[in-house]
Amino acid sequence: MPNLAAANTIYRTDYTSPPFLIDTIELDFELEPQRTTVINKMQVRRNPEAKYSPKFQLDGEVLQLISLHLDGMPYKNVQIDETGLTLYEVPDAFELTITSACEPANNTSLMGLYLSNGHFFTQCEAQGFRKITYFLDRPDVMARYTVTLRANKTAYPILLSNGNLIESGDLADGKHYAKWHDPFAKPSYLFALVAAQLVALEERITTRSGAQKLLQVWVEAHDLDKTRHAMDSLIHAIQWDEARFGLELDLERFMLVAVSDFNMGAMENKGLNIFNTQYVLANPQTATDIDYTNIEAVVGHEYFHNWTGNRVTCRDWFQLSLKEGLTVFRDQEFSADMAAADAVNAAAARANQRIENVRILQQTQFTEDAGPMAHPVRPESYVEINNFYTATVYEKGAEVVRMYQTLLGREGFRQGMDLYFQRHDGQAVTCDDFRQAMADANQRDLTQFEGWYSQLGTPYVSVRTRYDEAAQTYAVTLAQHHKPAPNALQVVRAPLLIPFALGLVDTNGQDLALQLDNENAPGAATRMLELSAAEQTFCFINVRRRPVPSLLRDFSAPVIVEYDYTDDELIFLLAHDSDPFNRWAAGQQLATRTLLTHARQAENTQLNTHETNPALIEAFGSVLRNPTLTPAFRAQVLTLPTEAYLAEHMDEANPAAVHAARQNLRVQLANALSDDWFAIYAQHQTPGPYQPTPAAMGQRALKNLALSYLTDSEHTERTLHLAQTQYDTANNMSDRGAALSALIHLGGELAQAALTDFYQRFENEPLAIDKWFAFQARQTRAEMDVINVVRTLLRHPAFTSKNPNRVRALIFSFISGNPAQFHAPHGAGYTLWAEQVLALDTLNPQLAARLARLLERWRKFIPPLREQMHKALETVLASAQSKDVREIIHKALL
Ligand code: 0A1
Ligand code: ZN
Repeated sequence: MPNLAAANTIYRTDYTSPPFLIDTIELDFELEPQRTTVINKMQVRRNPEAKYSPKFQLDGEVLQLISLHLDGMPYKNVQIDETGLTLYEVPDAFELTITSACEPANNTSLMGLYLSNGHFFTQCEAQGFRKITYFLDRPDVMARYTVTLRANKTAYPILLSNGNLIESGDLADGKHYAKWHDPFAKPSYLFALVAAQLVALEERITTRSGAQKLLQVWVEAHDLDKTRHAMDSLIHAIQWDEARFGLELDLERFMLVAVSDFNMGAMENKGLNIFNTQYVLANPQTATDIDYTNIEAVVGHEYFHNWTGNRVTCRDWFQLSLKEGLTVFRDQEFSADMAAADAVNAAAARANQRIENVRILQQTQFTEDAGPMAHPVRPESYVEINNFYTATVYEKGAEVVRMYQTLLGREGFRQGMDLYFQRHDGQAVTCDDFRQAMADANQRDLTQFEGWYSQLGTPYVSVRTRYDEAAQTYAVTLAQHHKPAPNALQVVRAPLLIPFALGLVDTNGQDLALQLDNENAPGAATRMLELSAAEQTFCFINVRRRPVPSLLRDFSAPVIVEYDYTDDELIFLLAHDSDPFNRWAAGQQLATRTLLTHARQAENTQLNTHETNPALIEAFGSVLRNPTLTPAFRAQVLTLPTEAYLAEHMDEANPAAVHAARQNLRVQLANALSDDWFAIYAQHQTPGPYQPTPAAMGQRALKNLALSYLTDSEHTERTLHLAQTQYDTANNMSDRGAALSALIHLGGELAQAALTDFYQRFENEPLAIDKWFAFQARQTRAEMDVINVVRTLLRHPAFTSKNPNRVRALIFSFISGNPAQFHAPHGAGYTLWAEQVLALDTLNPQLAARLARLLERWRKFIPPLREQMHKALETVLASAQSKDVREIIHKALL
């Protein structure tokens, strides 16, 4: 295999400062779908801090150069190739004017300037600006932008760019123009423009300094009734950042724009955030509770980037987690505070958020860290930066930021943030700069903390305990270690600084007041131990009876705890732990243990469907019936670990065995607790108009979980009736969607009728049609051949590979959401995968690479599957063109 990596790999340690700086840029767009002309006038000067370079290299891709002037004169000492322009013998400071053209209508990559529903949008992060014009397309070159847009007024009545509108008017030939100026210097990845036929929901607000601001949510006219929630989320985000971090909106106007074709969730362009429609549009008919929750989180996320990302940005792309980890942490805290503020039980609402976040971390990031794409939070190298918008950079990055707060306290963390902005506002900086600000503001040496940025892999903390009855002491020994790095890239490891929250639960279910052997008096019930050595022992005194340890409370560090709990201890913690997160974790661990045992039995075809773990069923039943627990929490506990999570925990992943085991336990829980499920179903209705409050969402979550379990019970007719009634009478998408999914699972004519009804009902709502595809792709009825369903749906007139949401709804949902069917022994799933990766490879490399990643764990699987997956990977390697896909496949096959 030709070594793709060697030639194209970019290394973190190769960073050098830009030889030139660009202080201002004036862009002039003549927007035409087939050919858009861009005049780009830049004020350039040598960077006094950089090594002298005789040549000036500008990035530019798929551009047609029309003319180039230096200080007003045509300039000929230029070389051009597919990566950009090189100018020779340039003066120390000069004005450069470049005219070029690009072809938005032919741009299917959704990077740079492209069309969606016939309108113009841009996406520049990470390196899309170079597809718009020639520039130093790197985040440490920050310029002030003035942008003039010209376009046909009828087709594109709305012309938007970053900053403030300073001029607009009509032109000849039915055209009009708008001129925008952004007062803040920014890197090119934050540039954006929109030219479209849109309408806006508007609000005016006053921020804490008394300034008036205009907020707008721009959408297509028929979506105006789906903008209220995004606007409310934005207002809440603005208020939250003022209250929690003292950070105020710095522009006169702030705009959100919805776009149907988008590779990611949303983008934080300065003053002009562009959103995947999925993360803006919501009304009760079309959006689920999860959609509402996600919209609040993503609107918050993009808004928070205005300070953590835009005002202080990244020096280079290896520092991506500087903005992403920090901003995910901020959006998680925002969501938790919002949920807590609206909840009857604030602590439970927070715990619920934490469980959701950790569930995602464990499912996605832990898996990534164990596979061929494993990389540190601050990667050392990449071939294609778009492949590094990962769970590690985002989710683990957020956990790393959270640990500062855990170690330094909320106040200390806030002081660190204040110092970070004092020092670095307006700069492009590194993860080290952030860590230094945290350290200096708290007079703490955080040198060891660097390991969280530089070391890949999930740390393990194994725990040993020893109770000495005579001495009344309880010794807890924590030892950290790693599994061997999966891709053998990194071997050097040093102990990390791990905040490890611990409680000791007495036999009566109460927390002990903890006293270490060097302390005079007992203290709080939860102790934040700081594990900094490879192994450390903490000795608690005055412990009158052997307690049960509650380890890593609230998931205080992104590690895997190893401790030999007995089943009884897990059941005890599930019933009594004062830390709701650990209560949930105990239940999950118990379920995982049972399911993995069953999966091994299923592998040997000994799985007896009547066989049961009565203690587990009783423990889960007590949680389900416990009225002092919130419905949301009960739903979390009763939700079994996913098949993908379970497969990852087998020595060799066997999706069929995992599915059989999980399905078997579902049937047992459904039947043994059927009276409870019916009662729960009846008690947790939410009459009246739809409300996206934490309480109502919790009710629906538990009710719909009950419905889902009941579809696996022996009460088929009764359940069918409930599902059909719920489908017919639902006043919101959470309920209608859950009912549809229940009907599909039960199968038969009612399912077909409901699917037809759903399609007709929502024919003009693309986001609902996405759900229609996804429900079908995720169905797990044993007698359904879902690969064929998916193949048929690929030919449905509403399916198109050009829309990433549609591709995710059908293809990604099937592959990640339906492992037993995807990994069916005949290997047809892998053929489908290879076909689709190659089809997307030329159309949209970024999306193709994300799809390619779904097979990266092939080595983990049982041999017959592994071999077939290997073949599919080889097929893709033989034909894939994009460096996005090639990097993934190459690493998977290493
Ligand atoms: N910075 C954005 C994520 C993002 C990254 C790349 C994109 O290119 C298609 C788009 C968005 C965020 O964190 O929200
Ligand atoms: Zn982000």
